[in-house]
Amino acid sequence: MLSYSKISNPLVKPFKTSFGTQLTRDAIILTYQEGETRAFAEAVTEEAPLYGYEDNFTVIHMINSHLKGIFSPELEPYKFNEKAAAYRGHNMAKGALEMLLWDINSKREGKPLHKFLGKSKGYADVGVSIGMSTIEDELKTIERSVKLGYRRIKVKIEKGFNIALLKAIRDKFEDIPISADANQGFTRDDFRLLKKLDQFNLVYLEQPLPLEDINGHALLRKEINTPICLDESIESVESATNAIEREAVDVINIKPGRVGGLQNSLDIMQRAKENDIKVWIGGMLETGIGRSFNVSLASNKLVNMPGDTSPNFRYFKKDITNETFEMRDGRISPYRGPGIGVTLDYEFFNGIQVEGARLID
Ligand code: OSB
Ligand code: MG
Repeated sequence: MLSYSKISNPLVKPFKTSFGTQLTRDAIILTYQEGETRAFAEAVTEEAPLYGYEDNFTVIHMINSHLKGIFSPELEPYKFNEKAAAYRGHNMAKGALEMLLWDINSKREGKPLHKFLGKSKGYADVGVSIGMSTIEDELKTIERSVKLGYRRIKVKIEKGFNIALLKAIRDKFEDIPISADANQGFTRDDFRLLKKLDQFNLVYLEQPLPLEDINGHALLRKEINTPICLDESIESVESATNAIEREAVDVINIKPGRVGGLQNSLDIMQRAKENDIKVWIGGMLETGIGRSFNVSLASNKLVNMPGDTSPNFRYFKKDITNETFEMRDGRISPYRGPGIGVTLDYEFFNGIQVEGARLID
């Protein structure tokens, strides 16, 4: 039986980016149940298409109207991808089902997902992504984050909120690894402004231009010294290849939910390695379900930069999983049990469910 639930869990603090402010995590959770086996997955979409074109409604529509017809728990993830390729786009919907298959397959084999995915380091290096706030408040958050051991601090920037913020941060924290994520908030007319970011010695500048503008990122990359990281632009293995061939990218933020799942993520990681492009695993404020997939992938040996896979407490007072991730020395370990290794706290989960239905009997 395959079902979906939509839950709404308040964030401990509003998360502000150049495209909007999130107050809650409104997540689509897929549940597969057969006999003793229970498997889960989470779509990375939100209520509105602000980050990418998909949203919670299109994910449910794609699965219910199209993808469930090709889904079978017997499929290996790559086989599902072959079938799903008939439908254009919608990689966040496909990714949710593909990840569900990874959980089902690894549970069937009795192996933890991080080992099922290939060579695992057994831990993920962790960075933190800090939403926009006042400069004063962000400095306090950064100070706390450095003390907690995060291995990279990422701040959100937009037009009119970048130079003063980064200057204040660098004045106080001279050498910590800092990156800046613009979430597509700039255009090709802003190259002179973006050039000013070079003085802050950022690890990278993430997604400065609209996601469609791969060429724009290639042009910007020639104008500035700060490495360019792509997030939203990389929607698939093909768009990753495109960006690499056009020399538009130094670093790729891989979110498995955005690129159609874990197999595509692994393929992108392999391609990146062959081209000396660095990779890290991003996040979308996931619940403990999506987080477990991200942490498992981030533990892979092909991942070579700290990702946005913070411990659950940074996002929620209480999460929907019984197990939570703890960070030690800036690292988080994946769970040892079969599959994603985390289970749902059904009482809490049911209490914050806002909608749900059975998709396949
Ligand atoms: O661009 O990486 C992003 C959150 C929501 C949407 C887009 C992004 C983010 C984050 C948060 O930066 C990452 C996380 O901690 O989950
Ligand atoms: Mg980003």
